[in-house]
Order: sequence, then C-alpha cells, then structure tokens
Amino acid sequence: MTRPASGIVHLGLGAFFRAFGCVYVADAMAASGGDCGIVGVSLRSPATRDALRSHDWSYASVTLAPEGEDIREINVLNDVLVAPEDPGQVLAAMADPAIKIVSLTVTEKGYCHNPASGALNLDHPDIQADLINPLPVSAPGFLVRALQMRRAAGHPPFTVLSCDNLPDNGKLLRAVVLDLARQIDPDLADWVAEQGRFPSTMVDRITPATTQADVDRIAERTGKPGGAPVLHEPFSQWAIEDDFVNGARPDLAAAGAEMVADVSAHEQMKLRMLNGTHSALAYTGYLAGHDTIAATVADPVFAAFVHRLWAEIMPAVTPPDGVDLNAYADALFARYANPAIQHRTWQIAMDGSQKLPQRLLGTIADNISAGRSVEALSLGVAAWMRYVSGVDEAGQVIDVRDPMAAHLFDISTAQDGVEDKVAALLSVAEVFPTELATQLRTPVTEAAWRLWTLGARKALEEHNG
Ligand code: CS2
Repeated sequence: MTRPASGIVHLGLGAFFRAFGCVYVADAMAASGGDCGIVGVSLRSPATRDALRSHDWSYASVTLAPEGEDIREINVLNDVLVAPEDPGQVLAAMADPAIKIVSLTVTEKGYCHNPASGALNLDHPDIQADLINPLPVSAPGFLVRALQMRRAAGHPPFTVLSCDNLPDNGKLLRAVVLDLARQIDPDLADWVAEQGRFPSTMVDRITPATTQADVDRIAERTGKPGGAPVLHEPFSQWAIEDDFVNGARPDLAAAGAEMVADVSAHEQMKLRMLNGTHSALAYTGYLAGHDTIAATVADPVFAAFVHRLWAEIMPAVTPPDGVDLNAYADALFARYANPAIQHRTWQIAMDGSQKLPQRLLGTIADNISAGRSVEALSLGVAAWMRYVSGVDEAGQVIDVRDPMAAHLFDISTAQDGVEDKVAALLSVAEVFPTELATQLRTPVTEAAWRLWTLGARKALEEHNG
C-alpha cells in the first residue's frame, strides 16, 4: 500500500495516541492531503512494534459504543522504532528536515519534571545520563539532541506537540527542554527559545488498555490474526494552540480538532472535571472493590459522590467560551457509565504522585483560598493515601504502579496512626507544596479517618449524607 510520506515523529506510541492523534492525522490527510505520515517511537518495549510490523503498520481502531463496536483500519504509521534498541536511528528520524512535528504521549512522568513545581528534575537518573551521553534515554533528551542536530545542519526546528494530560503542557515541555538544552549548550537553548514552537493541547478520549481477549476478538472479526488493535469510546476532543513552526501541520481542523489561540480554559476544564474525578473514582472505587469506572458509577453511592465532586470543582473552573459546565458534567457521567468500556480503576490509579497536583490539588488550593468546601476532594486525596499505603480493605497487597511507590509505601508504613500517615504523606514535597500541605492537614485527616475506619464505600455514603 502506498502511504503519504512521513512528516511527524511521535514519541511514546501507546494505545492512546493510536486511538486519538493517529485517527485525527488520518482524517486530516484524507480531507486535505499532505505528507504527514507518522513514524512512531516506543521509548521502552518492542511489543507494539513487533505486533504492528506483522500487519504492515496498520491496525484496527475500535469504537466501543453502548450499542456495539465499530472497527476501522488506520493506515497512518510508516514505521515504528524502539528507542532503547537504536537511539541513533530515532535521532536521525527526528533530525530529517521532512519531519515538521514531533508529538509526544510519554505520560506525566516522562517529562522528568518535579510535579509540584513544573521544573526539570536535574537529579532524575535519565536526565543525568542524557547530560553526559549524546545517545539519549529520556523524552526531553531526544528532543534536545535532535534539535541540536537540526541546528547544526541548518534546518529549522520541528514543532514540539505535547499530548499529555498536564496543564500548559506545551509551556511545561518548553521549559523542560530549554533547561536541559541550557546545560548542554546555551546557544542551542537560545535558538530553541527563539525559533522553536511548543503549542499546548487538550486531549480527550477514554482509551482502556487492550487485553489479550480484545486482540483475539478483533482478530476473529477482521480475519487477521494478531496485530495491535486499540479500543476507545466514541467521544473525542482535541483543542490545539495554532502555533506551529512555519505553520507546517496537517489540516487538523478538517479532522474536527479545535484550533485555538489559547488552550488553557479547555485544559483546566478537562483536567479538573474529567481527570480529577477519574482519579478520585479510581482510588475510592478500587478500595471498595470496583474493577472498572463503569462499575464504580453504577454504584449509587459513587454516582452521588462524583456529583458532589463536580459541585466542588465547577466553581474553580473558568469554562471555554460557550461551554456549559453542568452539561459537560452530564456528558462525562454518560461517558463513565458506558458499559462497553472496561476502563480499570487500577489503570487510572497508576502514577498518582504525578497526577494529583493538576487533577485535584489545584482545585483544592483555589477552593481553600476562596473559602469554598473541599470535603469531597479531600476524600479523593485521602483515598490516594490509603491506596499508596499498599494494602486494600480486604487485606490484599495492592500492585501500586508509581515512580514514587516504594518511597510512599515506606513513609506511610513507618507510621502507625492514620493522622501520622497523613502528615507523613503530606510532607512529600514533590506532590504537595508546603503551604497547601498545611492547609490540607485537617480536611484530609478527617477524610482519612473515615476511609480507614469505615471503608471507602461507607465513608462516601456517610459523606453523601
Ligand atoms: C485517565 C486518563 O488513566 C488516566 O489517568 O484519567 O487517561 C483519561 O482516560 C483520559 O485523559 C481521557 O481523555
């Protein structure tokens, strides 16, 4: 099959970007042409590359609607590289002047920043390695070294397009890249600061992890064994700041993306209303024994709880023009309740130390300074504390996945009483800014008492009143 030539390198080719960005780019090229094929890069494992290679880089994108599933073949990938196997090949792909955009979904922790402050963490082992070795391991390292190659060859920089759930994701990534570039070559940092572009984006599509049973079912339906299908909800929203190097980009508006001057209102609404409640439901739901978000909100106690959360969150959100927050919350509830989506609470519970600040703590800080209630939100924070303490309500060990998991477990288990556990966890400066930690002491301790003594479901029931 002939495909358009590559114009994009994507770092972090997980299920989300294949269920989201790749579909937009395919639609944009179908509508308006352009050479915007994608070279995907896996930063860790070869599994996706191997599964996709046997299907000539095409895969099934499966829409899961309550009324049934719909399968579409996506043919926008031209190659998939595995960074640890050959980082030089990845740099060469990024340095190619035909590449106009390097997009990223590397998850929160992939930015190697301090989650509470947003600054590059120079002590991060991957950053330490990238300061010395010209063959990088971190996403910021790849960006800086590839930009260095382009500058040396006299090519313009590529646009860096962050597609992760972080506030001001483009600004944050720009700061991280400039910090690292400055350590390596201050002139390079100046060049990137002047000529580089890092538009911020708001991305939204619920994408549960694909299971082996999904792979087998889709193979049966398509008649093609193996492969790497992705599953997602029907809904999709992408708001993008229209600020690209030389304006070079696919016609994303033709594919339904919103091209805007400033994406911060979209981002704040989505991170606080969707991701904030997602995390709060994930920790409380998991503790109460609910496996998926749909099962969690099918439980009336949790359905009432999520509405209480939205009632606390909405006053702390300035909606984008023309958006009604109550209608947005209603639509979110229907998306969560979609019975066709098996989105595991355990999946969303991952990496909480990296997610809490932008999902829950910003809202809490705003509410406290405005004198508004933070009772429901505090239950979300306390449930995270209980979760990272490592044992569920049935006494089973929880498989906590978080870059800080061992540290969080150690400091929590070193304390006996709930109050001391809360104090110890609030002192983790990477997550809680000092002033906020002090303000959170009373509401989170109270919430934690209820969670530890009553269990999550009863605690929420009591809170709902
Ligand atoms: C979820 C998100 O896993 C998580 O932490 O909250 O991946 C969420 O499904 C997406 O942001 C929806 O757009």
